[in-house]
Amino acid sequence: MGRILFDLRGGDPGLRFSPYCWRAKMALAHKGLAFDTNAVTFTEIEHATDGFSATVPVLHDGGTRIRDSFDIALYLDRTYPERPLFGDPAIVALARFVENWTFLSVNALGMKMIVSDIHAALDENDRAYFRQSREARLGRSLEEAQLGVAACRGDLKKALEPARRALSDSEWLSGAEPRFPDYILFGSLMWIHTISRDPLFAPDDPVGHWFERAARLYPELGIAQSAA
Ligand SMILES: N[C@@H](CCC(=O)N[C@@H](CS)C(=O)NCC(=O)O)C(=O)O
Repeated sequence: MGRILFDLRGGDPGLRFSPYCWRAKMALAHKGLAFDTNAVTFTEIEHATDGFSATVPVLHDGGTRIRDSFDIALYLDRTYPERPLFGDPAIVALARFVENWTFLSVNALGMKMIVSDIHAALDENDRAYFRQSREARLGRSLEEAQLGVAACRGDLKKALEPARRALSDSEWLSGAEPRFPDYILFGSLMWIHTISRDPLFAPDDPVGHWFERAARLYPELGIAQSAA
């Protein structure tokens, strides 16, 4: 039956910006598991997954279906224990902390940086849905909500200070080897990077160096040339 990851795409079928899908793709590549990608637009998700999920990523692994990037990572560790993404229940709990921290700090800032640019990059059929759902969530128009990458770069630098300090002690957020906590933060930064292409980091920022290291980990994902 094979292994298929349902990914999100923009108007350009090659534009893959979902932070959660990047987490899942990094997790699959970390395990060394080959997979095919089925890229859908926002408004195609429910139909493409036969009503199984309102969000992507969704993983079909043989006869098993899993939704949610964190649940996909847990499933992969249970099913393919080699090359752990967590390896220990304590790391699962810490990864939940990283997931929540990233959501509240980086993802919230990311919206201010790129939300209107995401809208412009979407397939035409997605634009009305995205505008309506995100404006309801943000309480303002996309154009008012987006301040831009340059205006928010200082805030992003500040928000990433915990990661910067952690990376002064070890090469990866997870220690000597990258694990799922690294992929959580990486996915969110890929989201901003893929849409904006403006530099996110000063050249001497250790978080930028970590981001480039992560981008080069799995050449099969085709990230390195676009993220470096
Ligand atoms: N907690 C979920 C969040 C997934 C999620 O929100 N995905 C977005 C794409 S980045 C989505 O599919 N949104 C559907 C929509 O807004 O209609 C995960 O980690 O997978």
